[in-house]
Amino acid sequence: MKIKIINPNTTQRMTETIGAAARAAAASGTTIVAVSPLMGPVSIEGHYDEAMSALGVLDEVRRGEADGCDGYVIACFGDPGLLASREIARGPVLGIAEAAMHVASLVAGGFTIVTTLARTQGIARHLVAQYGMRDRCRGIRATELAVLDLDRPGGAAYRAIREECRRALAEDGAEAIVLGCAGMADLATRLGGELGVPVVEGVAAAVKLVESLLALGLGTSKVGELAHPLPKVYRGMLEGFAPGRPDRGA
Ligand code: 2AL
Repeated sequence: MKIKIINPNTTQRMTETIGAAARAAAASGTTIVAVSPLMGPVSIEGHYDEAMSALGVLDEVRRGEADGCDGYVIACFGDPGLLASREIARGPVLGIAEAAMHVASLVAGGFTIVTTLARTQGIARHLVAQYGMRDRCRGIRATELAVLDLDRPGGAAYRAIREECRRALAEDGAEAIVLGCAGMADLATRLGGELGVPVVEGVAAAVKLVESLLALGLGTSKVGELAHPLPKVYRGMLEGFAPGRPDRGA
């Protein structure tokens, strides 16, 4: 099976980290293709970045359908463009926030999300509600690390994230940690070892869930809400995004 991992931001270095995490999680028969869109913000740290990045995500799903991809992972913790992507994909499409929260809820009574900038906490809060996770989410904590600071050498980002996780365990009653940014994908194993609780990172969680859904023979329902978008004219800059007939590509 071929799973396309879409990093919605355009920072290639981060796409490589995400791709490595996805390959480490994938089964031996799974091909992972990790990409960033050709257009969009270098990092996603708010609603505007997120809205803009959704177009690049949709473009990559559209290309993936033409390339025979079986499933998709949207590797940004805001899950930008998730439901729209499902409308144009035949196979499963998972967001990393959605995957991580569901997986954490299977192994712990409650979890805290540890994320980047405080301004992204609202995005996480909306998703917690959208995914029905209010009962399970014990906290959403910011480290005030910018996304592009996560891979700065020296380990300061790792230490800041670990300290925030420790506060979550001590003060929130969290029993697991959900990492709130795809740029943290390479930190989960070490953090889990040091903290002694499940640390869920959404890229690996989403890859395993997409593999499982495909193994079960399940794709995205094309009936009702997630049916292919209605063919129509799009004007101006978005002309090229107009949905065509599904049998001719999205
Ligand atoms: C993210 C993420 O996962 N990728 C990105 O660019 N921004 N989310 C976040 N909370 O910082």
